Amino acid sequence: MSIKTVHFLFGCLLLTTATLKAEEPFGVPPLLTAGDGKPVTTAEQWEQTRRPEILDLFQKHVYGRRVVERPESLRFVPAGAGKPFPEMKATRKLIDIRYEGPGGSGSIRVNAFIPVQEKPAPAFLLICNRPAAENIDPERKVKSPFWPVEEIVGRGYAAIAFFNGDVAPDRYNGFTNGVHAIFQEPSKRNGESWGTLSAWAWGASRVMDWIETEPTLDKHHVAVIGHSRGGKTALWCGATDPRFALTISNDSGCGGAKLNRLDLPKSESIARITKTFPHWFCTNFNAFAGREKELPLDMHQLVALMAPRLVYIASASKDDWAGQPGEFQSARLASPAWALYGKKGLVGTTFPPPDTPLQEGCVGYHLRSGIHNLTPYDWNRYMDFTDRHGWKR
Ligand code: GTR
Repeated sequence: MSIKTVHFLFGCLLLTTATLKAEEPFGVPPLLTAGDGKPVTTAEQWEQTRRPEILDLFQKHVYGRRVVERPESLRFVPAGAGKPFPEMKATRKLIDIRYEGPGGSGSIRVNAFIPVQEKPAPAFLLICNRPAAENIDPERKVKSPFWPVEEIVGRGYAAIAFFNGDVAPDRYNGFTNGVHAIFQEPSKRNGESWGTLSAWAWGASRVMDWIETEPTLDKHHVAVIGHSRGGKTALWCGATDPRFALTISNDSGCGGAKLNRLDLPKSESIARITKTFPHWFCTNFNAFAGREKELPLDMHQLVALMAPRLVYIASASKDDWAGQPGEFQSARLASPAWALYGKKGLVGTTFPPPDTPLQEGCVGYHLRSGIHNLTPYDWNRYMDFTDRHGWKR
């Protein structure tokens, strides 16, 4: 389907939904009505009642509940001294985040390139879901456009990354290794037990634990970013860890920013994703295969969990599998949560043409021309957004 046709279909859909007054667009569950039916009109009600309810729904039905947050045993072990990279006016730090639990020990290797400057640097933390050696090379012999460190540092931001596989493997193995097995006997798991996306998000939070200790980094201005399965992870990380000031979902699709109720025939369904990647979610999610409309939640509610912080959702024009209009609609329908704080969510109500970013509010969106990927174009738009929000002031 061409982008033009998608635009047209959207026009029709919006018109139809506008005439069905009482209904939420696309039949999604309401954002600002609490479980007891009461309207949510203040930030206080949102924080005390509605936000916890929504978070709980996502734990129960989608990503699962964790058995551990920050372990007692967590420690940060520098892998050697900081190394200067004079050509980019940065210092590289390599840190091993180590921890132990009843089922063994784990370690996450953090690569951080920090601009040499007087003030602590704002930072982007990438959850890298691609092979580490080719994408997050700490020596910079391999310069992958997936993680354009030189450009990020050149714009005054620290570039930090870790490999998701350090936390838990990206394959179904009955949760017998990785962080799941370190903290829980696989036989004790149930339908609500955490899946692998939640484990990776946990890993990003442990990197944040280190960031908070690093005086050259500005812990109040840290973005968590991920692409595709990493984008789903970034959203869950931002939802569960309010220390991240910005959450970036790049082409996250089904199980990420894409609205489940929007039936886009070329995009991934719950049936498909839970079959291909049975380890990503909690097993309760499987029950909604082919029953999207019965989910007691939808992904605009996940995006809203970031309010009043910043969030940015991006799609690629040739990435029908991720359901681009569904990603856009989540950003749009999440926006009333920012209004509770007197802030603007997404500024822009119609699906934009490619390469015209919407960056005015606290919710950013762009549709990049091209295929499913995280590119320097995307990175630069994210940095435009943080520049605009005063991250370097
Ligand atoms: C695909 C999967 C998507 C997306 C993607 C990726 O195979 O169907 O949900 O996560 O992988 O991570 O690149």
